[in-house]
Amino acid sequence: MSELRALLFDVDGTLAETERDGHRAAFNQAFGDYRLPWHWSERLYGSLLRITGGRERIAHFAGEYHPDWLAQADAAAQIAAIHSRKNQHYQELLRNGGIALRKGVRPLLAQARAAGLQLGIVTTTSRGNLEGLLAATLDAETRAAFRVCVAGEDVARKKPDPECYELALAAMGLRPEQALAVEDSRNGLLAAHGAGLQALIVRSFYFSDEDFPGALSVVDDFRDLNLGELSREFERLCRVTVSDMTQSVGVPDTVLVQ
Ligand code: XBP
Ligand code: MG
Repeated sequence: MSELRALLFDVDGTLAETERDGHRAAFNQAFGDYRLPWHWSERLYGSLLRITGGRERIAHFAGEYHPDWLAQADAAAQIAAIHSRKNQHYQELLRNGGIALRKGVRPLLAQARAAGLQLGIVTTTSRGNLEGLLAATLDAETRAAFRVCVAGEDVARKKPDPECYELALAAMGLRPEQALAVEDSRNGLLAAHGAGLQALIVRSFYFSDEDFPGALSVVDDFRDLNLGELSREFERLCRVTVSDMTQSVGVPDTVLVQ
C-alpha cells in the first residue's frame, strides 16, 4: 500500500483542448506562411496525433504524403523553421485568450493543493507553449504550485517513452507508486505505465473512442472526479514495486520552472 503524494498532469488534451483549434490551426497557418500547399483537416490531424512532438509530426506527414519534399537536403532545417513559426502562431492565440482550461481543472487543482498533494506537469509540447498556456489561464500562485514541469525539450525521447515521467519523479524525489499521471492519450498512458505510474484518463476530443487498458480510471470530464475516491482507489490498486532508480537520478535545471 502506498500513499498518493502527487498528481502529474499532461497538457495537450488534458489541461486544455489545445489540439484541434490550437496546434492544428497554428500548423496550418505556418504551412501557409511557407507557401506549402498543405492543410491538416480535423480528421487527418487526429491520425497524426499518434506521432508526438510537432517537428516529428511534420516529418512524419511529409514522409507519408510528400516524400520528394522530405528528400531535400535542407528538409530538417525547413521543418524546424515551420515548427518554430507554428509555435509563434500558437502562442499568439494563447495570449489572445483563445484556449481555456477544461472545465473542472481549476477546482481539482485547488482540491489537490488543499489536500497537500504536489503538482507537476509532464508534457510533450514545447516549453514556450506550456508557459504560454499557464500564463494565460492560471494565476501566479497556482502556476507556482507546479513545482516541476517537464517539457518536450527536456527529453531525448518523447511519449510514449517513459523518460518524461522518470524525469519528473526524480525532480520531485518521488517513487512511481506515490504519483498519479493524468492523461488523455494512449501514448501518455504508455509513458506513465513505462515509468511505473498509474494513470487516470480524462477523455478528450481526439481520443474519445480510444481504449485505455490498465488505466486506474477513465472519465469523460474532470467534473466527474472526486479526489477522495480517486486517492482511495489509487492506494487500493497501487503496485508496490519500488524502484530506487528514481531517487538517485540528478535533477536538470531545465526541468524546474522556479
Ligand atoms: C502533445 C503533443 C505536442 C503538441 C504540439 O503531447 O504531442 O506535439 O501536439 O506541440 P502532450 P509541439 O499531450 O503529451 O502534451 O508542436 O510543441 O510539439
Ligand atoms: Mg495529451
